[in-house]
Amino acid sequence: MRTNQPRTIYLSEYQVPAFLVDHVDLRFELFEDGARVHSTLSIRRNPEFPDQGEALVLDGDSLVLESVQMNGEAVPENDYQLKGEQLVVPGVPDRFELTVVTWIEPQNNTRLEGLYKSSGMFCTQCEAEGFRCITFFPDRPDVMARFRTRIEADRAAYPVLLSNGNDVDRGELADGRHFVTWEDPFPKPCYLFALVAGDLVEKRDTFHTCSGRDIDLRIYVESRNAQKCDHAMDSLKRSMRWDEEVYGREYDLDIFMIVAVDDFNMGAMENKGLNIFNSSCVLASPDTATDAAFQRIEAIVAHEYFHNWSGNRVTCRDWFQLSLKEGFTVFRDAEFSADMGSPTVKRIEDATLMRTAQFAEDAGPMAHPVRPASYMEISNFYTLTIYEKGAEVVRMIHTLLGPELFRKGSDLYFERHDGQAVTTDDFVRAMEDASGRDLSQFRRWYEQAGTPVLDVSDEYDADKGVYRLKVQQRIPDTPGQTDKQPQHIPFALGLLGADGADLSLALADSDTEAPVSRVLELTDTEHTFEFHGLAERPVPSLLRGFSAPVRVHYPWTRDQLMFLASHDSDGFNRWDAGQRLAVDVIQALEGQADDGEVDARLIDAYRQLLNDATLDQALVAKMLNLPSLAYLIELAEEADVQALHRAREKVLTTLAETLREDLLACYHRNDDSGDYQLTPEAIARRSLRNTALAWLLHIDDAEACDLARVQFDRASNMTDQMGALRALVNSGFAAERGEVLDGFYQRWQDDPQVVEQWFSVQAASTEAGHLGKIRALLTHPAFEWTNPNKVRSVIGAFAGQNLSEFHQDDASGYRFLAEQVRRLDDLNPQIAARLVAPLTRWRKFAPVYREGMKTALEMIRDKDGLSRDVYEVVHKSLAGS
Ligand code: 0A1
Ligand code: ZN
Repeated sequence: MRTNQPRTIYLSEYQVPAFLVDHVDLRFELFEDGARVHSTLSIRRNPEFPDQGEALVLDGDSLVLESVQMNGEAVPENDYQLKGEQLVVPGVPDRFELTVVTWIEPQNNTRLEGLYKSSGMFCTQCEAEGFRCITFFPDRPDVMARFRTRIEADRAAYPVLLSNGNDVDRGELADGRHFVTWEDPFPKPCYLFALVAGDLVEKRDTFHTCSGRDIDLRIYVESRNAQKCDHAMDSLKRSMRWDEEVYGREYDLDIFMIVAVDDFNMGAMENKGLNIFNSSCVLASPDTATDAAFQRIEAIVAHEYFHNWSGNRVTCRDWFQLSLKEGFTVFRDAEFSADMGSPTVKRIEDATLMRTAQFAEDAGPMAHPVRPASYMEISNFYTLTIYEKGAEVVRMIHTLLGPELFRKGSDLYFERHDGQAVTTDDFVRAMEDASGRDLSQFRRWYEQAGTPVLDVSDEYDADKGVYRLKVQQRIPDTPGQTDKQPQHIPFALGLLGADGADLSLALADSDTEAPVSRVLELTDTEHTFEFHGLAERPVPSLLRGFSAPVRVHYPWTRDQLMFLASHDSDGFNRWDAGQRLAVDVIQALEGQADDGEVDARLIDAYRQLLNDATLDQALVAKMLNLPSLAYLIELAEEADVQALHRAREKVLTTLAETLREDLLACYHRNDDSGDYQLTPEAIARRSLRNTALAWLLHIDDAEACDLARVQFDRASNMTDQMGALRALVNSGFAAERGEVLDGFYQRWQDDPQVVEQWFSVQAASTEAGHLGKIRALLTHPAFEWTNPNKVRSVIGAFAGQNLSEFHQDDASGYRFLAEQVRRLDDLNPQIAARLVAPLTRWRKFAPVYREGMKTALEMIRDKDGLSRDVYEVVHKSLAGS
């Protein structure tokens, strides 16, 4: 059996729903061998739908239909049809109640969509189209209903029964069973429905809102995790306060709950009043979670909380509008994280993700606009483009309008559309109406895929003191889109004088009060800007703060980059100049034989960074990171992975050897024996120390090996323990490597979040020729095929992060990935489809890799019964070949 080609869904075919659902009454009977779901829907025809005689069509997936009743009367089997996965009831009246009883098997649900079991508890995941795996329903976000949910289960095994809203009733039933009834007063689309039943402990707190209400906050976890909730709770309270202060958004229900589950396809889910989290995105204590994990948890807790307004109160009309809630919410959580920590570091991290991974997506076969025009499987569209580029688009509106008008726009948007399911266009219109600005050309950011390229050139007229900057924009073709129109781009810049200070940016001689940093607006294919009153030729600092998700090409010399890296007043561009310099050095070495020299200026720049304690250490910690191999691949026309890897290694080795003493000094200077703190300074200190250690172990320095052993044994937090472990695992000290890996596993084997880290540090290890070791990890007793975190920590980490091992010219890495994807496709298509990503850009690689990648995609394509998820990714990747 070969999969039939899945249907493509088009935005242009959107129609309002034929029926609306005002109320949903659910009753769940939960058992070990399955669950019975009774659903009573109060349905009426939508007066806006053109055909008032339309049959009722409800979506369903993997359901056993037990009975159908209309207004309390059984509907004979001949009066309805099961067509494909849909339940069709023709000839229905204008208003009626429909009761449907279905039987489902959560215990066998490995797709983790709908109702399933994880570590003995029942939980749900309904976004995007999981509710149809629970009961028949018009499963689309523009059908919003009030839900009442009664859950019945064995009291001993499932003492905690949760759903959205407030608990309004509870009681005992026969046979040791009990029930709880929940009522959610806010109409919501079914993708925000949630249910949890399990044996969980509850951590409680209270939040006092700006209008004086007390909100009951609860985090539910398995009892062994009771000590790992504090950080998430604190993050939640900070998020609630921040949303009041920055967006004027108060929480609306009396209770807000978070539940941690071990088996979860994504990071977390914003179900109304009952957020469900992947355990790895909520549980943390200093001894088990790294700084990065702490920061990720804070950001995800905030993200899901912020969705209460940007997503839940105002939701999406259809799934093409996904970025309406995701782009806006990522922008909100990024601003929150910036406010909680170092704004420059946060910007560097986000821009790095954009430039390394989103630009790659936007240049590959799966490229799509922020508002896609079509899809086969919506789960494949939870992408970096929807989330991260979508956030950059909102950020550009913020930049163009300024903070006050942007806030006016968001107030108008929330007020105008509260309780509605709307479009990205409605969002932009609210911004326009509040600000009086015309964003019609700006809308192209939502419609055109591909990363705009800015080609910048300049000339200096010494006689007139005029500096001219010419900026040309072009947008590359992407699948299905050519001949793109110029976009509206906020282009922030500054000009540096010879002393490193910012010069005034006077656009005319009369401009005497000119600022030193400006946001120019690019709207045409070509612009020339003139800056007046400049006594010397300046060095341009372009796209400050990464003011738009574009690529900038300008012929900076290495000396100019050095200069910017040590003088630019814009922290982001300082970092960027360092990155560009390092990229240039690595790219130049790529073509050379082994005797190529590493430019001494780069070494000097790093020496300065390592030794100047007056610099912002958080920025220094970021600047020390060499551009990743993934980024170098992304920048290449045709990537020769091994050649790039060798060149990068050469630079790293030279830096570590030349700067050995400086690295040791940096390591010792940043020793920190105090209490664990999560301030930007403390994070920077740990990061600097661990980077120094990693570099020294990269050259197999014996003294550093001893330091790492001591650090590993004595570390009082996971950042330092993991730093030592990672450095040793990536070193040539084989005996020590084995010892620390074993010791680590012995100590942490009962903690799944730590075991995930243990898996991924090995899967990402650059120790050569270790595919055999990766295979061994798949048979390790702690590895579980049905747990997405474990799959990601081994297969995902290998194929996605360990690029020099994955891209072998014998194609062994590719075949390995294809095998695992074929296996996973039967268990969990969403996860399988995501794992294909590293193969999709096969055309970008040098011929020696390209063919093997393509063959691996074909291996996947030829699997019998391929899921719609994997089908879409593989067929789009191979299209035209
Ligand atoms: N809306 C969630 C992400 C999410 C999407 C799909 C899921 O199911 C497969 C789960 C979560 C968020 O943005 O956090
Ligand atoms: Zn989200």
